[in-house]
Amino acid sequence: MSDSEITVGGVCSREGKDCYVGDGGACSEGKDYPNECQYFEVKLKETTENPELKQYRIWWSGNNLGIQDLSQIRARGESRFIGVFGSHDTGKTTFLLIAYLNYIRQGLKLSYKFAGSKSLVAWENLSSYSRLDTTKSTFPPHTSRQSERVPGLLHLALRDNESNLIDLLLTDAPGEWFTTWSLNSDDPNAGGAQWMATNSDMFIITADCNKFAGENRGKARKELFMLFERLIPFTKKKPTALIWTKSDELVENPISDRMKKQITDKLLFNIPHAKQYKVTIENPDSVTNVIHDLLLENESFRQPIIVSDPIVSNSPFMCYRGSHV
Ligand SMILES: Nc1nc2c(ncn2[C@@H]2O[C@H](COP(=O)(O)OP(=O)(O)O)[C@@H](O)[C@H]2O)c(=O)[nH]1
Ligand SMILES: [Mg+2]
Repeated sequence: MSDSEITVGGVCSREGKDCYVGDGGACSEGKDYPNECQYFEVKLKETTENPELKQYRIWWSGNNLGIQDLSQIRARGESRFIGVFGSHDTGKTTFLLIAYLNYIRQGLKLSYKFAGSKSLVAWENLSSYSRLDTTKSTFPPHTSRQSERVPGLLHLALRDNESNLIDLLLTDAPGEWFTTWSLNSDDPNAGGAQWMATNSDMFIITADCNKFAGENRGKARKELFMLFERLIPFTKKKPTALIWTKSDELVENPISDRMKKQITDKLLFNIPHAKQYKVTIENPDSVTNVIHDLLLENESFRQPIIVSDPIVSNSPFMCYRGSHV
């Protein structure tokens, strides 16, 4: 092992397109050192005489993952993409945050166990709001409408009871995307919602209990119905959950039976296989249970691969079909 470390500075011609090596990320061509890559123009080369300074590049920064990072996650094994859909202020970000906190707090008690995350910084940024003062629980800030067409992706690695690793990717998108998308799927501001619907393996739709009991319940119902209709072609044969968020508020502000029936009937008509759950920040297991049910359902939706091995002859030797088959 050499005692010196070579530090290289320069410009990658693919920077910002599909490589983030200048941003501290790994080379998209998979090279250990940027100067080994054909797209990298070396501008500075320094040799440091200290072996302890040896640095390794990793492809994640800990912040929300982007579209480029998906291929890295997918390359390492089983991954599942959960799209969280719902209009502004219906509890989407809080749902994700409670899921993360419950996985890390409950340790080995849950049936799917926390096994790491490539977006720990993003999770911790969100959770700092609810951790600052436990007596006064505060909520994460509003997820602002970004111009990007891909939502910030949050990552959770889980292990099932047989220790299989599952990479979960969850979307934290601004509610305005879905409102725009429900009205017009061709709207330029609806690209992110369309991308999510196309790429999700499992769907979560948020229905805010507060809104269906309040003054603007008619507007909330209209928005939810439009979202159901827009999601019809995407949710076919995919596990889907309608979650009633902020269900702790139901004691003070109950939803009328008529309203509940209208929503249930509409859901049955548009997405018949969707299941309904009540979730609340007061019961973190209510959140992780939704994710566990979706994961189990996803297994049953997946078609087993049937391998047929035709019998060519009674002799096993004759079954050999060449190394390229
Ligand atoms: N009472 C109650 N309020 C909640 C709960 N979850 C979220 N909220 C409230 O809903 C607001 C919006 O939540 P947020 O997760 O930002 O919604 P988003 O816009 O859909 O991401 C928060 O500021 C909280 O005041 C819950 O379980 N119970
Ligand atoms: Mg949000």
